[in-house]
Amino acid sequence: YSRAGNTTHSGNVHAIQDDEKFSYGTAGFRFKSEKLPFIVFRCAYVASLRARQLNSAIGVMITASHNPSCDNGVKLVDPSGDMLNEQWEIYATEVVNATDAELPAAVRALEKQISVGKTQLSRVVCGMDTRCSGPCLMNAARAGAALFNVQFDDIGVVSTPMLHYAVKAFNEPKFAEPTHDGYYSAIADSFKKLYEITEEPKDSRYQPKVIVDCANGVGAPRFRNLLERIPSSLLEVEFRNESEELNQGCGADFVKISQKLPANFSPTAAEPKCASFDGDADRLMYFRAKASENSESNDAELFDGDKIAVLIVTYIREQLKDYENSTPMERLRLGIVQTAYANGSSTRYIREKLGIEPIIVPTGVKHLHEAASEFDIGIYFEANGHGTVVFSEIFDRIIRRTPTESLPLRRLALFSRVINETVGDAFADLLAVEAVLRHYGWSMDDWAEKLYRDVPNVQIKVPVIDRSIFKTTNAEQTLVKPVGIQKMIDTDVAKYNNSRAFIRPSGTENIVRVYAEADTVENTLQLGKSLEQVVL
Ligand code: 16G
Ligand code: ZN
Repeated sequence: YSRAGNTTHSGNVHAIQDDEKFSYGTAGFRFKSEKLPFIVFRCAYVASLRARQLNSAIGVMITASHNPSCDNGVKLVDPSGDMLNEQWEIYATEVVNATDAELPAAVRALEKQISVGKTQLSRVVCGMDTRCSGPCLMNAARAGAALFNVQFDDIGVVSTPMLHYAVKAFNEPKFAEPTHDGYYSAIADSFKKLYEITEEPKDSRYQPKVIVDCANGVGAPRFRNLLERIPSSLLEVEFRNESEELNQGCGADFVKISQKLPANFSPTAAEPKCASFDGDADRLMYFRAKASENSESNDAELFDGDKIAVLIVTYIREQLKDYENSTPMERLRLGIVQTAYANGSSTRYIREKLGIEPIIVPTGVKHLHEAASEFDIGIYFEANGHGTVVFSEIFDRIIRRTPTESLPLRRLALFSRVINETVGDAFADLLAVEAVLRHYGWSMDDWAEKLYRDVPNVQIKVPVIDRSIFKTTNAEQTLVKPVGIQKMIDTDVAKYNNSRAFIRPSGTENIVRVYAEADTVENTLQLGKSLEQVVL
C-alpha cells in the first residue's frame, strides 16, 4: 500500500507521484477511487493511533456520499461518534502526504508525540457504502490498522450514520449495542413506543406512506432491514432507485440542486409524499411533484433540511412547554443552527414566529454539530438535508432519566431516541418527520402551508482554475478575496427585492458556488446569472 505500489480494486498498479498532495477536507479524503487504497491504508493507521491514544473505538467510513460511483473517500470518526478532532485532521493529512521514503520517519515522529494509555479498548471500526471499490479499500483499512496491532472490526456495508452510531455504541455500551441489530432495534423500538403514546388528531390528514428514492445506494438494503422492525400499518414505504447506477439522476443532492423529480418518479402519477436519501444515507430531502399546468414538467416542490428543521423545532418546543410550566426555574436551552444556504424565509420564521435567534455557521457538519452542542437541545440542519438534534447531559438527566407522568415529556424522551444524535441520519430523520406529521395530523399540504413558504432561490456551480483564491468571512456570506468582488455582489443584490446572495468556494469540488434569493423566480435566476458573470 505504498504510493509507488498503490493498486486499484481491479488489480492495476496506479502509482501516486511523490509531489501529489491531498488534504483532509469537509468530507475527509475524497477522490477517484483508484487513488484511495494507499490513502485508506494510511488513514486506518492514523485511526489506530488515535484509538490507542484514547483507549477507545475510532471509526473509519469508506464512502463518497453523493459523488458518482467511480469516486470513493475515507473519513474518520471520533469516539463519541463525532467528526475527527481537527488536530488529527492535520496528522492524517501529514501522514498521507509523506512520500514513501519519508513515511517511516513521519510515523515515528507521530508515535512519539501521542501518549498511549491503556489500550485494551482500542479498536478501529470500519464500514463502507455500496461502491464496488469498497471491499478493496476495506482490506487496505484492515492492513493499516494491523500495523499498530489494534483490533479491527469490519461492520460491512452500512450507511455513514450507522458507522457513527456503532462507534459511539462501542465506547458507551449503555447507548446501544454496537451491531446492525442494535442500531435498528434502538431506533425502531423508540419509534413504535412514540407512536403508541401519540394520539393522532380526529381530523387528521396524515398519510402513513412515503415513496423513497434510495439514490441506488446503501439506503435501499439497510432501510429495508430497519423497516422489518416496524409494522407496515404504522408506516408503509415504497422503495425506488434501489440497484441502478449510484446517484445517477437521483438522490437527495440531485433533487436539492436541480429542484427536479429524481429518475423513476413521474409528475402525473399520484405520488403525494416522497423522500430522497443520498448515496450513504446521511441526507434526507422530502419532495413531491410540483403542481403545474404543464403535465410534462418534472419540477419538484422541496421540503428540504430547513423545512425539516422547522417542523422538528416546532414539535420539540411544544413538548417542552409542559416542562417549562411545571419547572419555570430550570430552563432547557433550545437552539437552532443553520448555514448561509438556509432559505431566508426559514430564518425569518424561526426568528420572528418561533422567537429563537438562529445561529449561522460555515458549511460542513462539524461546524453545525459543534454550535448545536452548546445547547441542551440543539437542532441543526443544512438546507441540503443533513442534520439532526443533539442533547446535553442535563437533557439526558431531566428528560430521559427522570420518570414522569407527563405525556409530552415522555414523547420528547422517545423522540430523542428516534433521532440519531451522533450525526444526520436519513433513516432516523425520516422516522422523526413521520412521527411529527402524524402528531399534528398533517398532510404535505399542511406542512407546506402552516409553517413558512420558501423564497425562490437558485444555486449555480461555477468552475474555476483555483478556488483557493476565494476567501470568505461572516459564516461564508461575505467574500474578502479577491478584493472588489463583494462590492459587485452587493450592487447586484440591491437591484432586487427581498434578495440575498453570496459566493463561496466549495470545500469538496474545484468550483465556486453562487447562491441567490429574490422575490420572484425570474428575478432570482437573473440575479444568479449576473453573479455568475462576476466570477467568470
Ligand atoms: C460535505 C459536508 C456537508 C456539506 C458539503 C458542502 C460533512 C459530513 N459533509 O459533504 O455538510 O454541506 O460538504 O459541500 O461535513 P461544498 O463545500 O462543496 O459546498
Ligand atoms: Zn452523504
